[in-house]
Amino acid sequence: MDSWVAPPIPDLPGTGLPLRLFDTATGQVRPTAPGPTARMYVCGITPYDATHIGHANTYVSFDLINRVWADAGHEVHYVQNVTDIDDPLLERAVATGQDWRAIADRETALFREDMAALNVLPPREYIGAVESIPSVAGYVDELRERGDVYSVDEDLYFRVRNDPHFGSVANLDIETMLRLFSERGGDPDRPGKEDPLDCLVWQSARPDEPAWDTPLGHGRPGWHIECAAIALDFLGMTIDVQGGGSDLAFPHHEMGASEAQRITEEYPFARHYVHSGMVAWQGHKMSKSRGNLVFVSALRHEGVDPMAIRLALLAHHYRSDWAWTPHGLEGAAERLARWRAAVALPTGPSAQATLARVREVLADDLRTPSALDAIDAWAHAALTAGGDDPEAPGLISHMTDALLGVRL
Ligand code: 5CA
Ligand code: ZN
Repeated sequence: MDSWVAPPIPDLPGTGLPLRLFDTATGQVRPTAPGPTARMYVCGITPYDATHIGHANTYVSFDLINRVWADAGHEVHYVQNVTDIDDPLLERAVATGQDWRAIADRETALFREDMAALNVLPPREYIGAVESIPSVAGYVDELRERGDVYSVDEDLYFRVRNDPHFGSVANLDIETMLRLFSERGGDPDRPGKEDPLDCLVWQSARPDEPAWDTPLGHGRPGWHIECAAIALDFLGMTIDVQGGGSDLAFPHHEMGASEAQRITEEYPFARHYVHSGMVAWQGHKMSKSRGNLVFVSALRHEGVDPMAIRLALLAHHYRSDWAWTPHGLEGAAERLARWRAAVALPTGPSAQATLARVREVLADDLRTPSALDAIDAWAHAALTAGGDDPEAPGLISHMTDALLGVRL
């Protein structure tokens, strides 16, 4: 699949600090320790509806990781998927009388536009589930040969307990695992399963549903194995960051890690499991299934500057859950205008200490609210007391673009 066009990243003097990130598996903020090339897989959208603010928050969060690593001198190999075949997409197609492929193509195109508008760096590989079906089938076959897969009717299930590390991503008790599995696409009560938590890796063709011919038969992949397969194909084992919103920690990232660990007989799948918080609207988590959505494209069409949207997101730490408000967006637009006015001045107060402070707080688990405070302080000083450094406005403007993705 085509990714979107990479925006330029301004050069900054010096280098950034090594990035420390909260890891869900260990429950701690730990240093990331990538080699020269940092490897990151972030779960992409299921394209049955347009990009909402919750999605934008997630992809902007991981974009910061990309930018902070690049500033610290790493190449970043970033891979993202598109779940372009799954139950919600087929349900939407039936409900609207449209072809599922047309919905997926249209919403994926809109997502690319929204990401480019929000100045999100594109993944090097942007991979659809449909184009990955031969690869997924190959991995399921390997699992089957090793005794990690069994059939229920014509469908294939992964024996999660064959991975001795199963449970170590989200660290949940069994009741919570069962509840979340059932809420998030799993089928704990299906008769014939050996363990209620075993997850579907291959679903045989159902009447009136799309299906593909593979050595496993006529059908389509389960959800978790799709991401495990794409990550293994393009990044290999033991990636630096597996990422997504916090609703993906269990079961999606737990199952995907166990599948990859059984396929490769290596551990761990990822050094960090990183999860961004959930954005709510009208009292509930913004979700396509509930329909309480604020679309990025709708705001853009109303004339909202995408950089104001981005700043409204960055005002919250990426791990916190928060509620979208029009007031928050107004505050972000005002901040953007202040910053723009300050960098438009011919001179300003020295910006070196601000750059150092922004690098410091971003490297410490992406503390964006503190980064915005530091830039606010510089802008306030520039607009009130002024300064005589002719380099400073340009440096601030390059920094907010390179590190925060906010183009002034
Ligand atoms: N295609 C799968 C991942 S393989 C999927 O979860 N797609 S999604 O379209 O439902 O979500 C895409 C990303 O947005 C996920 O990382 C999800 O955690 C995140 N997300 C969804 N809703 C919200 C929300 N309200 N706030 C923050 N992030 C959200
Ligand atoms: Zn995924």
